[in-house]
Amino acid sequence: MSTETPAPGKRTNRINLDVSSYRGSKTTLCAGCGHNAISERIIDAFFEMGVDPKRVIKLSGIGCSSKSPAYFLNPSHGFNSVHGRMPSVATGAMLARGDMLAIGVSGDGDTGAIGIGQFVHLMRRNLPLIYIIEDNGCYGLTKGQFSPTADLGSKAKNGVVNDLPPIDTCALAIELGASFVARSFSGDKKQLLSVLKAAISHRGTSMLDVISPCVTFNDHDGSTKSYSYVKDHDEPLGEISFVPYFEEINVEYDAGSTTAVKMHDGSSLFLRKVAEDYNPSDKIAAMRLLHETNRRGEFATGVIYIEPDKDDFIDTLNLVDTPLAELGENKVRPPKAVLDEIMEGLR
Ligand SMILES: Cc1ncc(C[n+]2csc(CCOP(=O)(O)OP(=O)(O)O)c2C)c(N)n1
Ligand code: SF4
Ligand SMILES: [Mg+2]
Repeated sequence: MSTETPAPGKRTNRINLDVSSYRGSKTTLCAGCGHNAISERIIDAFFEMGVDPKRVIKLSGIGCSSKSPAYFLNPSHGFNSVHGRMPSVATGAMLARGDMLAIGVSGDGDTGAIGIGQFVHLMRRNLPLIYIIEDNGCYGLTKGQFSPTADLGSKAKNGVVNDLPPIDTCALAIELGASFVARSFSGDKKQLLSVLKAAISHRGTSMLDVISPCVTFNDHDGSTKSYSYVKDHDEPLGEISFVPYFEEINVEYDAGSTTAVKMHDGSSLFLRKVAEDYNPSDKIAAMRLLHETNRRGEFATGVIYIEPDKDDFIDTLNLVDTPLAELGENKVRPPKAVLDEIMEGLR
């Protein structure tokens, strides 16, 4: 697909592309699957932020969710990896091409079960990556078995009751060091778009747990990840306005009830607080919010935790500015004399 010439009369963004440059192939997921709505918001967010799709790396594991990078950003680079192994592929890609923007899509099974070991280390490294969990509480692709995010006591379509407590991926990510952690709902267009736009501006790991009902295996009475359950138990952190740095800042907000967060690239994220004293940069308050809403059977949605100035993994490794993939062989291969010296030191 060409990203050069916008169709006549089409709305274009700041890099003169129309939205067709951000679309992907036709979805093969079930009609009404929450994952499709998330792909739509990803398309909108990258278009509205004016990100060059050729500078984006799309990554995924295995699952219905992990198929979805095929349905957005066709001109971008893509790698559909192995079940639960997307974090290591993303780490390699970003160490080689730290000048790109990476977005990874995973599932609650891909992340919370087979991939939990890789997820844990990804979060503590703060790799620059937007990591989305399309969270339906089940293994959609393999016919609806419970995943580790299924709530205790929730019922599968075949009547089986889940008897294990869930992993809260947001709490885990905050605890381990992710610098941007949010929860949203595939059916909340406005909030999900704002959260995605803010994540695009953040440098470091942006972990987004997006509740995304599986209409085929997990959208019945008894499921806590169904459309009706989430609509009734969603506690939004309030209205979020995201203002990219290249747009005129012109939002109306009540100074007394809004927190402004300066993003790494100079843009601003405004959170309208529900609780008087909620502060998304306070780690302990963020954990308390997750525990308190969980105790009431509710989901806190919005940006739950943010630490905009934390060193990312590329800073921590003190890599050279030139992407490693562009360094010539003479720079990456030490001469024989240096290797001999290293070998001598190992005697
Ligand atoms: C190594 C390996 N083990 C098991 C599977 C089978 N498998 C494929 S997808 C999947 C779970 C997918 O669940 P999730 O990540 O929640 O994605 P969803 O389909 O729900 O979007 C499993 C167990 C596999 N493909 N590879
Ligand atoms: S089985 Fe569920 S998760 Fe998979 S495409 Fe269908 S609705 Fe979506
Ligand atoms: Mg799933």
